[in-house]
Amino acid sequence: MEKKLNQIKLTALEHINSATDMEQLEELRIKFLSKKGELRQVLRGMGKMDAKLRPVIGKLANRIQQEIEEKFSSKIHELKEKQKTQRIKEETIDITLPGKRPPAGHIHPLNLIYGKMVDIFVGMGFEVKEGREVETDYYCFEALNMPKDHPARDMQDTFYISDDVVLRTHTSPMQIHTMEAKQPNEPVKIICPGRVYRRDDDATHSPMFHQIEGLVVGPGVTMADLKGTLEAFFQQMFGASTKVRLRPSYFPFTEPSAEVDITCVFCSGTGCRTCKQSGWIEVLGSGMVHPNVLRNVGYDPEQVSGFAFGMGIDRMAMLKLGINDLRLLFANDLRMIEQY
Ligand code: 2NM
Repeated sequence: MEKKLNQIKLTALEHINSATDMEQLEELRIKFLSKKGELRQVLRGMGKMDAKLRPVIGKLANRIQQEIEEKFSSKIHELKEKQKTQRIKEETIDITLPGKRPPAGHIHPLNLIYGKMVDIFVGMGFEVKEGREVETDYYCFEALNMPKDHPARDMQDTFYISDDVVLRTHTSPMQIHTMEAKQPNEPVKIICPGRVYRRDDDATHSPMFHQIEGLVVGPGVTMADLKGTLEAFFQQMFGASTKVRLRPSYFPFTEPSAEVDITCVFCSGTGCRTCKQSGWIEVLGSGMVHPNVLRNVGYDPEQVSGFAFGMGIDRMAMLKLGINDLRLLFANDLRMIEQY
């Protein structure tokens, strides 16, 4: 019996030793240590045994059971440790690897140009005034020397919200608001950038587009100040060799009025398709603020004078970025937007 017990011990220890997972180990525990296990099976024969031998064998059996149990716990411990190391190895995150970045947004080319234009004017001491896009007839037309029957109203295809309320067709209403808020004859030097709306839609016109208007009012402001300001602006925008010329024109809110050309940004004035071989491209409208406009905001045209101008941001972006279809600017096609 002693031999048998030792035999069981040896096979049990050997099997436990070579077990590779918990399930195998559990099977072995049942095989060797359970009530129907091999050890108990052998001990069942103890009844027929010599009474003197029984305690000796009993002691041996106990010791063997204990040894096997100890082997089990040490094996369980070993397997658990192994599992843990395995998991740590598998689940390790290499924090030195570069992360996956979410796709970044992109500044729209219009905003890029808008920012550049505003920066240049701010550098020349202009204040920036943004304002509402819905205006009354008075601020959009009347105050700008365009009474209801004025033919110039037909020049602007206006979106009407009601008889008296419109989507602004230019940002000039904001300039009227600004002067109204000041003391009479108080000097003004502002630009008003923003969205404007006209009923127009083709390759060169969008029903919503962007404008920057400028206004400088004070004692002794002249047309020479207008030209100097625009020269400084366009030379920073398109290069120091850019030239500016004024041509007589008409706007109801300025007198005299002038259309402004710059030397063509594509051919530098030698003549190309864009400038129709003239060497010049038209970029804005301007003039000396009409005395009626000054009077409407409580300023005295005998005391102060002012110049004003207005230009399209979208058109400036097209020139600056070499785009020939305005609709590209509003299509929000990333293939286009990401190029700038
Ligand atoms: C232009 C052209 C000429 C202009 C006039 C005024 C105001 F409010 F002072 F009367 N603001 N902007 C003006 C003058 C705008 O855009 C083509």
